Amino acid sequence: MKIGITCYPVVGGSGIIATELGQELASRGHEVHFISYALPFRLDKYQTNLMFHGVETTAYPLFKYPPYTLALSSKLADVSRNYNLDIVHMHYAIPHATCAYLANQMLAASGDRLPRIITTLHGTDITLVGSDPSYFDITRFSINTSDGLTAVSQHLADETAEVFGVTREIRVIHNFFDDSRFLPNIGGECSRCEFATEDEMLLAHVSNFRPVKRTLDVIEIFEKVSAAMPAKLILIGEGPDTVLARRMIKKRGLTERVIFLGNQSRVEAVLPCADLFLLPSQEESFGLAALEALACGLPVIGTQGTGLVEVIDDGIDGFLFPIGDTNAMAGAAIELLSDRQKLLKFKSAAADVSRKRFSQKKIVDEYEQYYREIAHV
Ligand code: GMT
Repeated sequence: MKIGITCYPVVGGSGIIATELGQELASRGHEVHFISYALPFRLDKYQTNLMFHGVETTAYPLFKYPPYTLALSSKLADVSRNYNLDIVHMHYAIPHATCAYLANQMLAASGDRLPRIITTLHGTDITLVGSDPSYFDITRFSINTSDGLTAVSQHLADETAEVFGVTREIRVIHNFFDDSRFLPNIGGECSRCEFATEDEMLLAHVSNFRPVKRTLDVIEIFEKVSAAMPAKLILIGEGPDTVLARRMIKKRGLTERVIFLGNQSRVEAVLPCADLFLLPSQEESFGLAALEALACGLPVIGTQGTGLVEVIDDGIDGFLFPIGDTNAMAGAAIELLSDRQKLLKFKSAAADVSRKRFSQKKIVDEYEQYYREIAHV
């Protein structure tokens, strides 16, 4: 198949999934074209069958907001026409699904073949941005005019159906991880000693430090854990709450125990060193960061009522608690980290369960099958 993929190229789960999906499809022999304003951040090596088409926006004094949506629509039409694409797969509804619709209108007007449009909903495009009154109608329209619609969890599919009154099928295709890269720390290969001494427990958190991630809860939990045992915390990523987090860490006297690594493109080099992952998010359609941690053999503490319930096996490879219940989260962390046998059992379940349910092969098979159903090829 000839497939166009559009995503946000910056750090974030939707861009990671789009990139790794494209790479795997290209390695299966499909022709894959990435169309975006920059090279996606994990698209860092040349690969046969994989091309990138950059979208340029022109600055002009009249344009307070450069019209990226129009530039992307034109580029999508151009690439579809020149490469005879079968499918354009839009990751994140806003504005990508709308751009694909516009591009197809242009192709129809010039009598060209239309690729089928598939939109994958990732979460914040629906829960935060799409339900904003200024985007609501256009998001609902673009969802309804896509030929195929997928969501990364049942939780998100249900929410989309409810918020937007969508009655058509939303195919649930979960996120996945590259099982050749995300590996548990078998044989102590990771450089754990860079971060912690033998007697210290190592906790980790990865996010974009937006309020929805509740990074301050991470620090609250860690403070309680480190009062009970020697421990360190690794924070990966950055965003609006980084300053607040740094301030809180200083105020609570934790500066020497917290390691800020900022954004990292290869988290799999660090995660296997840790013992426990914290993701106490307010909202999480899926929680790819949690899955990547599980795959590296880390039990995860997450929140109930979010998509994390589809990722974490409560009591087997992690724990789920009500949002904001940092006492319960810290209590579970302390109990688990104090019991070496139980911790090893959870670590091994984390690596096993994630491999069984969310391996790249299994999930990319599901996307490929869905492409065939929608494009009839
Ligand atoms: O978490 C974010 O705010 C970024 C966002 C994105 O577009 O990358 O993440 C969303 O999509 C990920 C990939 O499908 C999911 O794993 C995240 O759970 C989801 N984030 C939220 O729902 C808050």
